[in-house]
Amino acid sequence: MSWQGIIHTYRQYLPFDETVRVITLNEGNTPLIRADRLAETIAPKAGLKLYLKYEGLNPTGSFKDRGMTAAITQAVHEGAKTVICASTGNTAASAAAYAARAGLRCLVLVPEGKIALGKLAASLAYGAEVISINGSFDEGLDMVRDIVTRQPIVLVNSINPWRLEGQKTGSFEICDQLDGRAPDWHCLPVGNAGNITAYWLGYQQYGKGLPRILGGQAAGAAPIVTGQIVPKPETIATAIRIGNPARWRQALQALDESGGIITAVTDADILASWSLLAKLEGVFVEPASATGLAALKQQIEQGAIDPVGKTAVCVLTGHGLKDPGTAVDQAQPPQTIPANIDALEAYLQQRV
Ligand code: AN7
Repeated sequence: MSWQGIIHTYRQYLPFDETVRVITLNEGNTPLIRADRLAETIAPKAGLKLYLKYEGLNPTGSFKDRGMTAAITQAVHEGAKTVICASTGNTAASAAAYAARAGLRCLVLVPEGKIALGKLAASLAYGAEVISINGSFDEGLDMVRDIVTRQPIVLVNSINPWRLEGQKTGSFEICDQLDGRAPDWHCLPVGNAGNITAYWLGYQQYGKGLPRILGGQAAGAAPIVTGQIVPKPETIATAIRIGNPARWRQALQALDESGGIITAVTDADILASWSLLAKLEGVFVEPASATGLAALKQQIEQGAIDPVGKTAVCVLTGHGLKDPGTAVDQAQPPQTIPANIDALEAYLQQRV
């Protein structure tokens, strides 16, 4: 039978009432792609079995859809008419899409000028009310937490426990795709820390083994690494430009219980891994998505992770088309030539 989304597929692991009307865009079932060229580059001759969980192939182009199908399904079940979130962009687009499908009003607060173009475009197209705030994601999150105590509006940030319920299905899929076994290392970017929390819940619940978790934060937005709130987070990876993660404590717990590591990587490291993904494996992601790989590469280089014979999964959280601006900025502009065969021959000569 064809795939009908994560709630339908993993219903027995999700605490929904029997009577819920499921709001789905058939999210999930994303590919787990073996990446041998990349493995050989970051760990030569180590026999590292490296896999990419390409979450950018979800219906709105990010991993957020797994949690959002659950949060919106439950919100509808509870009679909500309006939902709200603060967002660096992907949560906004996902909330907007599922709210549209459910016929709900959707408000999204985004940090002005700091949201990638594809995320803004999608949120607007889905008909969300996009409110730009003259402040950070963290300030926006404080605002939405406050408003839902005053108004009959449902919060769909990952503070909402249903977001984690849906999101944890990513772990189930990875185990299923690895023939019923968890990987040795599970690598991912960490921003507000919903995803790391949910994956750990998922692995524990599924009972197919437990990986060690490797979290990557951008050096300019690394509160969990430094143990300090970052009042003015900065990184090219705007998705994870977050200075005070809501699920900070749970992230530390996941790291502790899994024998994991959290580390900071520079924007240059993130862009280097972003480029390797696209150029060695044909997988185009938004910059934040490369942070898990950048962390793995760094930890192997530093000798903190022994790659020999290991299985590692890097979760690629968002599609490259989310942030076309950064991709264009990083590239040489295309060369223009006259529209004739001689010019093409001349081009080829020059490039020998
Ligand atoms: C591509 O959309 O916080 O640690 O508001 O978009 O669960 O926050 C996005 C986060 C990683 C970090 N990769 O996940 C938002 C938002 C991408 C992201 C993260 C985000 P969390």
